[in-house]
Amino acid sequence: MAEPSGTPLLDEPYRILNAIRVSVMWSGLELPRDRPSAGYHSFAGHDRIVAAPESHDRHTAHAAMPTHLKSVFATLLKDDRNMIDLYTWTTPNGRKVSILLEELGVEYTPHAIDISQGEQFEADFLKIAPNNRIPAIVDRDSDVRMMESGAIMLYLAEKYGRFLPEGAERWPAIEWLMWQMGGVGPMFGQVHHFVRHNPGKSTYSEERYLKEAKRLYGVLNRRLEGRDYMVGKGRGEYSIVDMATWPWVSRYDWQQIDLHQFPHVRDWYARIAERPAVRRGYRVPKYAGDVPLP
Ligand SMILES: N[C@@H](CCC(=O)N[C@@H](CS)C(=O)NCC(=O)O)C(=O)O
Repeated sequence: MAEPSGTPLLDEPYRILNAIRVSVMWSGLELPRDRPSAGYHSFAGHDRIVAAPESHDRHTAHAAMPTHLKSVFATLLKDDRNMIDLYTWTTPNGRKVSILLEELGVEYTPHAIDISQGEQFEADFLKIAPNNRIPAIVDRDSDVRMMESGAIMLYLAEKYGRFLPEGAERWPAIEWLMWQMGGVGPMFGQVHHFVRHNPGKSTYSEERYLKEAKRLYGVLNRRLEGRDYMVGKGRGEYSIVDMATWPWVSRYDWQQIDLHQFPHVRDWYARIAERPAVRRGYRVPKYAGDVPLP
């Protein structure tokens, strides 16, 4: 097989990776016969290794790597084969994904789609996000193009084997992620639309969505009683569910919510707000104010 072009810097690590591949094969693990086909190849977590046999080119060795190792090497080598393009804006749905990417520590390039200027309707963006909404990603590593923040978060959590509880905790995590996607996001979004951006235009709508937002804060407060995080064993483990919900709660002020009336939400919110990756992700694609603190 022809040797693909690449920087000489990559040679040594790929020799090492090939050695890992050979060791994995010698260890007796069952390996697939062919290289994963083009497009998305699922890696469920650290315990599943996918390797491509009988070929020694760099790209095959790259495909053979456990995914978490791949991202470590990509970061070390600035290997743009692992680069993710993030199309986003300074809104809760956008920040969900930038926070996750910061937490994962993977290489990505943010692209600002200024939704106040109608950039979400431009033809090039629609090829990636046919629903003309941010966020969207292109994963150049796998050729995946994806819209919808919840789907993107599941994709990235699964690809890198992090931030999605496993076993019995997996479905409750997906359940609460859907609660965020179907409840918190759309309802808080309506509060922002009517109460923050169009006050006085529809008293009925303002009251309806403020009431609904308050109800959802009550649900979250009860869920967080005795827990540090929304899902996961024991007191919970920090996951994409927290990352999906937190940016919406960060607009508690717009939602006329006094977080002190929801003490479990307040403590959870403050705990997550302290995380450096959250602070960084909050500023993507540009600085638009500090993280609000109650
Ligand atoms: N369900 C979608 C909602 C995305 C969404 O509503 N994004 C907003 C910003 S937070 C947007 O792009 N709005 C542009 C518009 O309304 O035209 C997701 O979770 O990704």
